[in-house]
Amino acid sequence: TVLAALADGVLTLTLNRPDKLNAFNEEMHLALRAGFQRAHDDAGVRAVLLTGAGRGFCAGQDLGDRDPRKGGPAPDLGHTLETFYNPTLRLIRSLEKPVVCAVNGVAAGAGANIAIACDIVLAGKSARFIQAFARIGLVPDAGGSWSLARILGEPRAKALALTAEPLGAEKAAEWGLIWKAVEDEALMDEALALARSLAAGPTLGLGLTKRLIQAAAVNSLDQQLDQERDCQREAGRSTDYAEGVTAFLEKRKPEFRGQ
Ligand code: LHQ
Repeated sequence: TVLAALADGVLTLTLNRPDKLNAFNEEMHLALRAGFQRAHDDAGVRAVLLTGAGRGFCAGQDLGDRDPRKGGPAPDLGHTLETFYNPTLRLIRSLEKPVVCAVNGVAAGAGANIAIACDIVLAGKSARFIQAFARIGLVPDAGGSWSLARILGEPRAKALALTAEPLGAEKAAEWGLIWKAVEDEALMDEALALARSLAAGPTLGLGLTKRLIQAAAVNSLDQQLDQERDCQREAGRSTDYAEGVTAFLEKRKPEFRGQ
């Protein structure tokens, strides 16, 4: 349900239930989480590229899995979030390596919010982001209520979440929800080139950069200045920093090793 391939330091994770627009069943949840866990554990992984197979990126939770017509007690969706979605969201945010997302088609519900949780999001121009939850009586999850409010501010976050109106890729880029909307045919080439160049970068410094930018959401300026000091101290001890400066002085391209 998730294809994983490591090449040139990039771990490409492809959601792979195309006939269901890559909606999440339990198996796909576990496979995606295992992919991000591998990215944490394997020093050979220096960037992750997340995308979807077929015409969609991800349609959120597989609604066929919880057919109310089948009867039985109401499902505990809080348990579903705690068991399946939240660990993956935490892994993406805590992974100190860049995560690029190539949104190749519709991203709905939790699928949209997992995309938004990634570090650099590219989308094909035909892709749409849909906060589909309101259509079925649910609330935004997979971090969406947090990220939409922070990134877009309340007016746009509320309108998207309350109406479930699709947001096109170009508008999403204009609003700063994603990095770029690109021609559909160019998406995978661009996303892969970006992921490769990040994977060839100073991984430790990039990881600390990700940590700092995320910390800004909760820190005061004083706390942030302290944290920058600590991270810069750590970055300054890395071999990649020495290589970066040496390469600059020698007027050549640096060869970073991710240490
Ligand atoms: C699907 C799905 C799908 C199953 C397309 N499930 N089959 C929820 C509950 C539990 C715990 C906590 O978290 C959550 C979080 C959530 O993610 S809630 C939101 C769940 N997602 C949705 O409500 C989106 C449902 N899908 C749609 O609205 C449409 O499919 C979109 C707008 C994504 C795409 O529309 P179209 O491009 O017109 O494609 P389609 O609707 O024809 O879908 C293609 C096939 O994929 C179709 O199957 P079929 O056998 O008829 O060809 C759909 O049934 C299937 N599919 N989404 N979530």
